[in-house]
Amino acid sequence: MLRGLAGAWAVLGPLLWGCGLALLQGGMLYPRESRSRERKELDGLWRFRADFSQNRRQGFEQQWYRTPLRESGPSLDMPVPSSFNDVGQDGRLRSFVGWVWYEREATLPQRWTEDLGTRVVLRIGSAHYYAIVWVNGVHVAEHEGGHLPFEADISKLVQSGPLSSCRITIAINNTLSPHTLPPGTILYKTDTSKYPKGYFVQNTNFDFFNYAGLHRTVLLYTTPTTYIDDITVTTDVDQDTGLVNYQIVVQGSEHFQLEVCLLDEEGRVVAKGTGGRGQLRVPSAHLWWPYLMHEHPAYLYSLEVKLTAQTAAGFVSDFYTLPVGIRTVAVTESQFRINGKPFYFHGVNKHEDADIRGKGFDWPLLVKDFNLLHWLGANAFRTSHYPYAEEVMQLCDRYGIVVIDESPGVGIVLAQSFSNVSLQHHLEVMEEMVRRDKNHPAVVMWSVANEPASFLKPAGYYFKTLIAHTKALDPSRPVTFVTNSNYEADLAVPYVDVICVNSYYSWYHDYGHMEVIQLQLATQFESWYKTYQKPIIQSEYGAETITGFHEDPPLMFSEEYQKGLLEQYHVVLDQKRKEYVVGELIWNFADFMTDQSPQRAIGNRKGIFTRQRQPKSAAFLLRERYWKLANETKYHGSAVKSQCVGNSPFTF
Ligand code: GCB
Repeated sequence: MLRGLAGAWAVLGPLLWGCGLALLQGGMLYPRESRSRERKELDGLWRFRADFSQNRRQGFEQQWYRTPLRESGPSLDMPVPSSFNDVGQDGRLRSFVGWVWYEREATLPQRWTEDLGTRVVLRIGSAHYYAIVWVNGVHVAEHEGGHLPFEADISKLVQSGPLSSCRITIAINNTLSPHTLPPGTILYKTDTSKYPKGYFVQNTNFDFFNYAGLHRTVLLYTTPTTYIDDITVTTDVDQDTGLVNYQIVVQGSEHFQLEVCLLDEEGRVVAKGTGGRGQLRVPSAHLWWPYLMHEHPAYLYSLEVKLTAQTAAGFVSDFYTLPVGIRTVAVTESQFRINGKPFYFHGVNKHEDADIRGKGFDWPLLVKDFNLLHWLGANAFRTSHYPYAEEVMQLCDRYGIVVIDESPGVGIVLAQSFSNVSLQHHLEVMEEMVRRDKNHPAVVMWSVANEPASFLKPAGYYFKTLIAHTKALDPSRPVTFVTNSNYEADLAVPYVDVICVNSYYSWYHDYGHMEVIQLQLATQFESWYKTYQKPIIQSEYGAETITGFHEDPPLMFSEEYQKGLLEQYHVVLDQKRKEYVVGELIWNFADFMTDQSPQRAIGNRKGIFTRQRQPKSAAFLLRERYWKLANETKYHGSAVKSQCVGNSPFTF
């Protein structure tokens, strides 16, 4: 990684300095418990108040963070994690745009407040979209972006005197602008014959509901004051030896020692090292394989890092254990390779979305979704259209599900959204995303955006810079974005490693005419390939389908039409996957909520499962196809074991 970063600066230094961007400060390791670290989750009921004042700024004018929120006026109970939109009966809250306020008291263990050698950190997994955080009325953090974590070191505040609890206040604003990711616009309607004074709406160019709130866990965790701040691991394979390159960043002291130890799944030490940077060699390494490619897929080693530091108070130790999968990823003119073998993505696009909780993290839903992915025989998904919760990525590592990790760069279509202000923010978001997800073996490719107006003139410079920056941050993974532009007009595809194309033949174009799909799809693939000679993924295709609607001969919105459309796509995919098409991802795994519009019958219904995760007919069709594809993926001469083709969940 060091080499990567050095390389990054060599290539991009002048460019980045030019637009005033510094690489992010500090790491963002997932907060794991260890012998030196504790964590305390703050999930549950928080106090909540939406600021319905005309300018939405009453909370700041009256400084609601200074005293308990209930003293400011009427407040509600609000579950965390959850979106706030769908839990109540108040229609105004469902579509609220502006500042909302969350608050809760946390009781701290005595040692945390008295031991000055303990560092106490407040971590917010996701606050959509802009967040300001106070602890006991003192401002501790601000963050832009709804899908990535941020932290504040609150040690000084909680260790400044006798204290057994602290009050955490978080103000969150879901307003989107042309420079946010995703972008949006506020439109004031000034015709007083039609709208009341001050009336406005928020418009977006993306097709999912702009749920807001505290969507993931909020927690406190501790480390010693000298601590392991970041770990970066990249892996390679030399014959049958696995190579694990590591780089560790320590904060708090310059006088420390680092020991690293790599353990196999049985807990046996297979390699050891010392110092902040090095390479571990693992003879006869077990590689990390996607779950349908190997009898023992998703093999994870554990990298145990031990820091020993000399401080004024004596020696302190910090321990952190990182799961490590040894694997390689490579792209050729016509293949996507994992561990040197061609990999075909047969999977889904998802959303973080469900009834009531909106985008709130939910373990039962997550496990259900993974069981459905297995039932389907899906080996991959794209995190359309934003980074998902860290726990999702961890399960992909453990189950061997391959991920295309996508940024919230969805709906970049306005000219202003290609400005330097937007670009700079997008570069920072990629830094946050790579920093968070760089160590997941399941992540095999970064997607910087979905369906931008990549035919607009500024798109060339914008995506050249963005993709180069992402590659410089992580030279070990290919980079893409997802296009729906015409192959002749697209100015950004020259910079990608894999071409990801969305198309909706016989849905948005020539609707009702499934007979044109084969010709149009073949033309699509051939045009892109002839122009670029890069592997192609059909990154979206699908049809709106209301479960229980049946029409034969098939009509749009019926289950039969969805199946029929998919079958037409599959004919061409089966031809082209023998050449250069390396994947197919259905739109969408499940129905999901969108803004209201005449095109949407309570959300987008292109799911092969309903929003409640029940299968439509197309799910059975895809299931048959995906398991067939899995069985074609011969590895080490043997087909995927037939017992996999049941309802069995992932096992270890
Ligand atoms: C797309 C978008 C996706 C939409 C989908 C649709 O191209 O990438 O966000 O939901 O089409 O159903 O219109």
